[in-house]
Amino acid sequence: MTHIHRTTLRGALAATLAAAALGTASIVCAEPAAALGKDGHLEQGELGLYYAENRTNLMFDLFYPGNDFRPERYPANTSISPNDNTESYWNRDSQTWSVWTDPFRSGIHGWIPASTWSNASTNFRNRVSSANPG
Ligand SMILES: [Ca+2]
Repeated sequence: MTHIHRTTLRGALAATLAAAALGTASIVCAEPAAALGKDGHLEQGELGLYYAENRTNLMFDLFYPGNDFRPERYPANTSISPNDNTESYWNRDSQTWSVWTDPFRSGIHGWIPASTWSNASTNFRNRVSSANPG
């Protein structure tokens, strides 16, 4: 690689970083962004369902209802589905969430109160297939 080519690349990188910095600044000045579901980050207003006990390992975060977990994947490992595959939860929403052992609000119905976390009870351990706020 020639010196000129490297300099050009560095210039492009600097421009990209400057743009990123501006983007960050504008986000800081704006209203708080809404939580983004299924991004692997459990934000205020979301329900997080964890692959393992005690809120560990992979996490599936929902902001909108999750009607059918079967085609879903954990954001941090897209080869693994959260369907029938969660052992703990954390409700970071200000309202109750419902969970169900079958897709589309079928099967056994459970409630997760606002701002609580726990390990799943026997009926729900590795059995949750849909969830919705309320
Ligand atoms: Ca999120």
